[in-house]
Amino acid sequence: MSKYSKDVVQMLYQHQPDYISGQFIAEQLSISRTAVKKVIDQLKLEGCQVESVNHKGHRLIQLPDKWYSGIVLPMLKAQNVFDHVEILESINSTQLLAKQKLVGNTNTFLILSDEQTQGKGRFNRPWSSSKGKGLWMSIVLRPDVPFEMITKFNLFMALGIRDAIQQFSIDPVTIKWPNDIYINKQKVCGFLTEMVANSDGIEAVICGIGINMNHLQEDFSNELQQKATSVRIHADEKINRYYFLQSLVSHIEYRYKQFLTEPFLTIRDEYIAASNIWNKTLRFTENGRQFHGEALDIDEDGFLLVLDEENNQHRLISADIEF
Ligand code: BTX
Repeated sequence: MSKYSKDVVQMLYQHQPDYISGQFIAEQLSISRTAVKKVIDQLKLEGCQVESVNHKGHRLIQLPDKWYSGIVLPMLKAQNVFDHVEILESINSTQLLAKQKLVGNTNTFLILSDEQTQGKGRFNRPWSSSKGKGLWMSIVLRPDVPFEMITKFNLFMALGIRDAIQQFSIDPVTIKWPNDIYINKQKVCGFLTEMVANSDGIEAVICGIGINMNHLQEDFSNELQQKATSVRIHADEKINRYYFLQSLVSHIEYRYKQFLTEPFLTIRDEYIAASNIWNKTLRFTENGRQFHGEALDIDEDGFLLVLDEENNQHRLISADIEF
């Protein structure tokens, strides 16, 4: 890839739907028009649909299903949440990489990848992260708070992620406490929060977010056919990955600021209203123990209150819930 392709993509994207002349691009980058043509030919080979017309210039019609740093970096720089952003074509897991990269520095950052070859859910379960279809990312933040606050962080993130998906979905988007986002009865997103802490408090939180963005139902494996859905399936058209990312990051930023300054009580009603676990019998798995019961409430600390079939009350900080 030419070192100028990032800048050329950025210019084409910003001028959409207008033409931009080769001369203008050449002047901006201080390169020759022939060099510009070479970069654009290369972008076309990569799958960018660019219309090139004599005396008018070049016009971006459509980008392939991949992240271009030339678009993501300026967009997220303006939002100013992360010290840096890393974009990859493929990685085993953005979460694993984030955990390696947070050591020995105090940076906040975001890692985004077109695909993950070994995406992980909770308890090391596999997270299917096929190329070009989803939004697979990990963010590292550095809240100066005691480590007990990690649960609260997860609750605020859930609302942020839900709200972002809701902006694009025609159908209601709900939270399945504590780590999943659903549309109707299918999972559209899984996320998890991990932390590095010492006796003084949290050094870093690492939040891994997997969102099925542009999958069609047939894109899911047999195992996920019934369980999974995507934002695209519940929208009128293909999701513009950049608008989606921008919305997600702003919702996360908003909820992160709220998390730092307000108690869970502030969002409790909103969280309860967005949750899909009420008025049904659920199967809970907590520390290897299974029971059936009904979720009653979420208390002011974010714990789930459950009444089991033998009328025992449980106060859960985390658990696996099955409908
Ligand atoms: P979880 O353990 O709650 O969910 C994992 C379960 O969800 C799997 O056992 C499977 O049944 C189902 N599943 C797997 N892939 C998908 C999918 N694409 N859509 C719907 N259901 C699926 C939830 O874990 C947390 C997932 C976090 C994933 C992100 S992606 C970026 C970051 N990197 C990484 O390796 N993990 C996180």
